[in-house]
Amino acid sequence: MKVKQKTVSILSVPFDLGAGRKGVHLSPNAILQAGLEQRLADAGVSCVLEGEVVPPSTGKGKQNTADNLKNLEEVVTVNEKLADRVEAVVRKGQFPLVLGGDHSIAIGTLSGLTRHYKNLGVIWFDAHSDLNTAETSPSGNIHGMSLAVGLGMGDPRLTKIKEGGHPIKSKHVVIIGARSIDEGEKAYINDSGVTCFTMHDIDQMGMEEVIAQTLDLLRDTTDGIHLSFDVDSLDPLEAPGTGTPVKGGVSYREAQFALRLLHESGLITSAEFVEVNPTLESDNATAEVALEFIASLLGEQIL
Ligand code: EXY
Ligand code: MN
Ligand code: MN
Ligand code: MN
Repeated sequence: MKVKQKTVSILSVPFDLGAGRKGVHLSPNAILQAGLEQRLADAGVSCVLEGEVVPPSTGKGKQNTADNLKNLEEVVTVNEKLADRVEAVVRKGQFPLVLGGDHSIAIGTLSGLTRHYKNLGVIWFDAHSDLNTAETSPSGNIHGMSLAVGLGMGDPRLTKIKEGGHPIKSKHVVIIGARSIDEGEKAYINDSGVTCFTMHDIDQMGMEEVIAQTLDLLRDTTDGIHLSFDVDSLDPLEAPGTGTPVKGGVSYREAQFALRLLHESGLITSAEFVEVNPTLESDNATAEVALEFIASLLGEQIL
């Protein structure tokens, strides 16, 4: 079912406490100041600024808790707020475009979306699989656990945010670009129905085939498809401004080609772009990469 072009509603989530490094809270403004709204308008995409999901004040500065869930309270608070905001955008019949912020905000996005979508598909573009729980995480950073929470796994203080929505089925989740997967995550991926196209798969199959197989998996089995795009899926040479870079990533051209193919499918019903960290580079290059990719996903044409 082709999704007719909806008004894009941009939600900014300047939150970085799910990550190990500070700085990604600057990303929404960096992308907007790089000219996102004008680019979308020039591409004929109707968009509105839905505003900011204000993160909790981080007065506590509490780092790791005994249960290996850093800044748990702040992560829960911001994601409860984000879930309500995303749900409201969907209810208005608009396209939620969430600007992170670290990838822990996917907990809120997925929670809000699944209050509407009964069989949500998820395309997770990432160097990582973000399938850790407090038991398996090597860092305690919740941005490495967000897809696990979206699938209903992990600490109940996190999974309760998702409870108000329909479950996401592992067979409706496709990870693309993974090349740094922890042991606990590997076990889950091998035992579950999650599809994971690693960088080796992309090299072997080519991005066009990866996207074709992804859409074949999701086209007739889901009632919406969410794209969760972590800029660290890109090779660090193409997107250096990110906090957990991993060599040997997706090229700029492969990623943009994938996003154009997703646009052409007409099947993507929401998106988020996360993990741009402007403090890690002297210019705004990675925020500008995210802007280009958002424009490609939403239909900007070359000719
Ligand atoms: N797998 C590692 C961890 O769980 O700590 C690294 C996770 C990085 C997460 C970034 C958002 O993709
Ligand atoms: Mn991620
Ligand atoms: Mn990542
Ligand atoms: Mn088009």
